[in-house]
Amino acid sequence: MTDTTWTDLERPLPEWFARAKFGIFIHWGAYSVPAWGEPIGALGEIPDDTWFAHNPYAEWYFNTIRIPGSPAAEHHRETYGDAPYDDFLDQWGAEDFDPADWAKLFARAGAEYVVPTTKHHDGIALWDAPGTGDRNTVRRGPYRDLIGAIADAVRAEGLRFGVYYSGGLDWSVTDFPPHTTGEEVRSLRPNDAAYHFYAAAHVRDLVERYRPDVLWNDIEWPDAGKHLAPGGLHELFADYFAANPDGVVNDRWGDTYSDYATTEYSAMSENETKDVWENNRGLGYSFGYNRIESTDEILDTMQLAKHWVGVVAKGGRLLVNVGPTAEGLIPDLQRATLEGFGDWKRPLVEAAASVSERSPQPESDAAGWRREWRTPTELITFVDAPGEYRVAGEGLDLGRVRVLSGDVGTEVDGDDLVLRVAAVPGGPAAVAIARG
Ligand code: FUL
Repeated sequence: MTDTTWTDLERPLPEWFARAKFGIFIHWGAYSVPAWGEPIGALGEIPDDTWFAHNPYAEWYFNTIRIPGSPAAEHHRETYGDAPYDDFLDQWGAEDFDPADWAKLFARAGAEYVVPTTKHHDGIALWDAPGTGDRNTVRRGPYRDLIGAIADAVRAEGLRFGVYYSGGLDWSVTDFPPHTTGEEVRSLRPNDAAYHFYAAAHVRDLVERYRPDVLWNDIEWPDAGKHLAPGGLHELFADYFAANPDGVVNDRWGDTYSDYATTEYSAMSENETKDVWENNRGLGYSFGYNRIESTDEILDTMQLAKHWVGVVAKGGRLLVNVGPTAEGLIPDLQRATLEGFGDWKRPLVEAAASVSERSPQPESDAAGWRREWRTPTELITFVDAPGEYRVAGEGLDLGRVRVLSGDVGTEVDGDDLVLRVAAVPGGPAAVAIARG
């Protein structure tokens, strides 16, 4: 018998992660060559029986083209003559990849941490991962350790670095039929001990080489490794926390241990009531670059700003995704949104870092969109359109007001503060009022 339990891994949340409210996810892979998915809508809003055959996630291309009769299968036949998926690894040149330029953009966007995919469901590693043979970017395609390059560049900008790893799905290790339902994703995962050791060796290698501050696993961990005995996931976590006391792990390892919960678009939103959580989504409906997406799908600066404000108001943080092209460029639409967002967000960074609780919201009233944040010292109120608004002064010191964003005049009227908002450049207007 052993005294080991999952809860013995618990420790206070690292300070940097408690303060971090905005991160950048990067999905970059062989799937960025075809860069194709049907932009049918957001995860959480589309029923399963439509989702998989019309998958808007371009990084699922390898699966979607294997679903008979899917528009992606037809697109693949017409455009690439049904060529094997791995041809895309050789065509992935990354010739314009400039990690310092990416990192500067992420810093300007106000990101506190950056999490690239190191191995997505297609099983191709973005570093020289043990046991992957030539199915990695060092041996083929870009001929480069992309993870090391991104880690160094983002750290040079003072940002934290984490890694995404698909422990659950790996379409290269076993030959199974394409996933066409969520249930099949759960039940047709590789779960054997050999795959557990293969994946665990990858995660250990990532920790050793890059000492990431986040281990962001996806679609659970192989069942054979989800145990407390030596050689299992408990030991992997314990060794990781010993190697990096600042490290955090997300909640997608199955019923084991996590430092924080995740939600994806509007899916899994029940997790938004937990103490520590992170929402992730693409700037459009895909994570991997989707060449079909336009301004119809891709958030503009105001939309991203409102989404982020709403997430932070509920006590969460946002990991928003960038999907670079196969050449290594961040598409203009994504870049423009991030730049505008970062410029708008700058005066709010300190306040956001100190939000540590879920605020009761004035949201979705007849007057339109409004949100509030609470820090230990201030209430911050947000509105997204010009007009006149009232904030009830109870519990506040209306003599100590700071306009953080927008063209806003303020005036005390009885027990209320009146906001006269003339313009909301970039993102919502924000006014901070001292808690009294
Ligand atoms: C999902 C994956 O299936 C998506 O492709 C993406 O990586 C997202 C962050 O997690 O579960």
